[in-house]
Amino acid sequence: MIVKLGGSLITNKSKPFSLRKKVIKNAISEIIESKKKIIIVHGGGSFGHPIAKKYNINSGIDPTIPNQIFGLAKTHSVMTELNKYIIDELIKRQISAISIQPSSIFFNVPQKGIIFNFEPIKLSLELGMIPILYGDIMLSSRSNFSILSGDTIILKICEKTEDFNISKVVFTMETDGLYIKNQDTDEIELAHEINYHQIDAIQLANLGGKIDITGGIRIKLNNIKEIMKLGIPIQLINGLRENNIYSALNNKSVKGTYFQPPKS
Ligand code: IP8
Repeated sequence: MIVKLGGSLITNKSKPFSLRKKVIKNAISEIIESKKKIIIVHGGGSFGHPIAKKYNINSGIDPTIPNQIFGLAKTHSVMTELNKYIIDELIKRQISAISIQPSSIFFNVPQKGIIFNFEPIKLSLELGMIPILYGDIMLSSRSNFSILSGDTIILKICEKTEDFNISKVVFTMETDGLYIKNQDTDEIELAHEINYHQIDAIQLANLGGKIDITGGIRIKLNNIKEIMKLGIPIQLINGLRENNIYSALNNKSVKGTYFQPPKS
């Protein structure tokens, strides 16, 4: 399984560089207790996003932005800081977690798209380690770059069906799941289950405007759709509620949004 620790769950997105330490500790405890073979991916939250926004990293090279290449380095650097905190929390508990730096294994090649060397993920899993990846910068050929979101990393791993055989992706967030507008009553309500054919017609609720330079919920949904096409179910759950992560990883019932892939 893959667990995404959402950036807005593990950091306080309205305050730059602020960790939600208790939430991180709890999430890690539940992942360990689940005793499942897991790949962890975490988002940028108030570490990566504000710096990436300041230097407009996601739009690629722009000579009109002062010190943009320094901003690229800084975006990566703050993400490694966030990642180190999470790795250390696992190491403190004698868990063999290993940081895998996405900007060293993912590249963007025009015409080919994103290519990546997945061996470090695969080999660390074979050794019984927990690989931990994170939203990062991505270098491209022809002297360019962009942001690689945690969600894209997850999709790319899922696509390697023969190598990873992912059985479920759990996205942890700071809300109970996806809130949508009921077309009959106009009320905003939690979507408990969404199937592949419903996904394009979803009327999203306006969830407010925290900084998210990788596109917010609509892009997330497109990514989810691609994962569903691979036959992999996805669950969005609230990582602030105790036992949710443990229950989701053990396939027990959890309040949240469950995305049911199309039947093959
Ligand atoms: O929070 C973005 O990752 P995400 C990472 O998973 C950066 O979209 C560097 C902003």
